[in-house]
Amino acid sequence: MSLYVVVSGGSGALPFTVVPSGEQVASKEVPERIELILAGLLDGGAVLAPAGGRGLGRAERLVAEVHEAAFLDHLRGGVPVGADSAVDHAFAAPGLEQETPITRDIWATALAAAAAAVRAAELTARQNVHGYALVRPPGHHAGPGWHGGYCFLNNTVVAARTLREEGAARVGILDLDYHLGNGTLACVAGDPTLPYASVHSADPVDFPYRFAPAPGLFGVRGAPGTDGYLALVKDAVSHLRRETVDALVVSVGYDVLRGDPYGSWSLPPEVFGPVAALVAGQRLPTVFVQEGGYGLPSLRGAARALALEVTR
Ligand code: Q9C
Ligand code: ZN
Repeated sequence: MSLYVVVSGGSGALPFTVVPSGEQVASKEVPERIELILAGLLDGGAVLAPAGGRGLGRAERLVAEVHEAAFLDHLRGGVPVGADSAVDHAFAAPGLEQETPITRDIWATALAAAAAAVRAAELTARQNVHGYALVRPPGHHAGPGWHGGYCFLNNTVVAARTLREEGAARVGILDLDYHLGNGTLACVAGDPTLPYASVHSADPVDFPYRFAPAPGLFGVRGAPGTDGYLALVKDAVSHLRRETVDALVVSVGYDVLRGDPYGSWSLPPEVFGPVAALVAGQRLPTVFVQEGGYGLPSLRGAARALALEVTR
């Protein structure tokens, strides 16, 4: 099946992060990530999506359904006059981190990412293709009223809600980022139409550090081998199938790969081939949404492996 890629990646989204000492360090969530992943997706047979859609209107309405008004006002307001960025404690992930700053153009950049997620979902629902929202900033650590982990608006939940509006009764969210999508979990809590499953590091040194076990959460201690990892992805997919979903949104994080500066696993880029085969084999409308993945040398190969299987 065709894979249509919708790209959005402002250059000023997250120029730095803040380490616990308060010092600012260069962010690894950089625009080059998008260029490398796009090159890989196109190598693998994906196509850039045609322009169109209803612009930002639908995205603005959906982010207002997912997130609290005070938080959105805060993002819209950006930073104080005279500053390029601000570390704000009021809207940081509760008890977790202070390292994701608000930057001057965060609202425009984050809303454009959400709009790309909407567009990828619209194409998937209407044109019998799979969609890939290749966006930054990522979204799965953004909760109803807070940002964190380089995420501001939850693009994945926005894509899932778009698919639901387009006619899917239940949309499964399969989160394959190295980190648990604590924001996504909070956004879909209590909503039986948006079941969530995740394979992620449960090492207590990894963001979001500690999370109670629950059905659908496949936390890994230590580095899984390729076969063990694929078995867990299969379990996560099976969990969603038992919830009788009729569409999927996949939060794609290449930070599961060896060499990732925020990950500790040793999976090869090619693992995204069998992962994508498993997902595409479900024969459900599927939207991929970009989350993390910061090991620049592995991004192109991983995206190529994914696209080759999806477009097979
Ligand atoms: N000192 C995503 O992958 N911080 N976010 C790591 C290391 C949080 C990454 C801190 C990493 C979150 C979307
Ligand atoms: Zn991640």
